[in-house]
Amino acid sequence: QEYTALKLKVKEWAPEAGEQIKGKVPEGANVYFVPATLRPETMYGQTCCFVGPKIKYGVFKVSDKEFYVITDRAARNMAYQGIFPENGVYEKVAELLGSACVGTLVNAPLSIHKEGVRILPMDSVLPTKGTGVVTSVPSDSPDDFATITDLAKKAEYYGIKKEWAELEIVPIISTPSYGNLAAPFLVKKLKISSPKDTKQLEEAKELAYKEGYYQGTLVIGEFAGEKVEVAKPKVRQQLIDAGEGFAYSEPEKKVVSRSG
Ligand code: ZZB
Repeated sequence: QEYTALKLKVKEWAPEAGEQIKGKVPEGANVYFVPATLRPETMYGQTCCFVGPKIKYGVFKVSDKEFYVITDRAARNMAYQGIFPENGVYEKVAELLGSACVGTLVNAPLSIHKEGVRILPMDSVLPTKGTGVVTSVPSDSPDDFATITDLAKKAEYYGIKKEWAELEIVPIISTPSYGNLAAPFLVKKLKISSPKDTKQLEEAKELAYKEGYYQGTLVIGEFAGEKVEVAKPKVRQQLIDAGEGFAYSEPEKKVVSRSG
């Protein structure tokens, strides 16, 4: 799988995570949550970023000024892809449980939410896929839409502020079959009522992927009006050129579904 890894810079730590990295990351260094995505063209619609609350993350040193929050497994893979200074070497300076990171405010490149988005919990994040960090685009990802709907509904239970899960969802991609908010449309159409409806969510994801990729047109940003097929590599390159993202690949595995 060839992913785009995106750099979401921490603007303000959740208290528990801030406490845990104290003294381990140099003052003034930038720390980034690094989700892996197959849909760089949807990054305009990021409204939050998910971590698995029970997943253990490392804070890995890229340089004196730059650190990445990802799983150990992703760090090991990255170490062989020229992402860290020395081949095969990845230096972990701290560890963080996903739950401790919830509430952290990060800057999401390209997102219309310039004020930043929050790190929020998602139970279905797989520690064995990508970087274990997942950026959320509820306009185009049914899983993301189902999850933020649930988070907003049960904010107190999740220990979050309701408004963190209620950032505005704007159209990113227009499609002939599902309109310009494909994920909310499909969640409703397939009568998905919770993130635990994994079978319907899997189907919704397949449908959203196909329609978005082959029939979709971007309706926002510099490439508005262009087909997704055409715009996708351009948005990706733009992120890479701006130093806000990089290529990350991992060997194809047997289990590819996040719910299966
Ligand atoms: C942003 C995005 C926007 C995504 C969208 C999808 C969609 P796949 O096909 O199953 O490989 N993802 C990445 N890592 C993980 C993880 N560790 N656990 C759970 N989910 C993860 O799915 C790849 C997608 O799964 C990635 O692309 C990421 O979410 C998520 F509009 O990033 B995506 C119709 C899907 N739309």
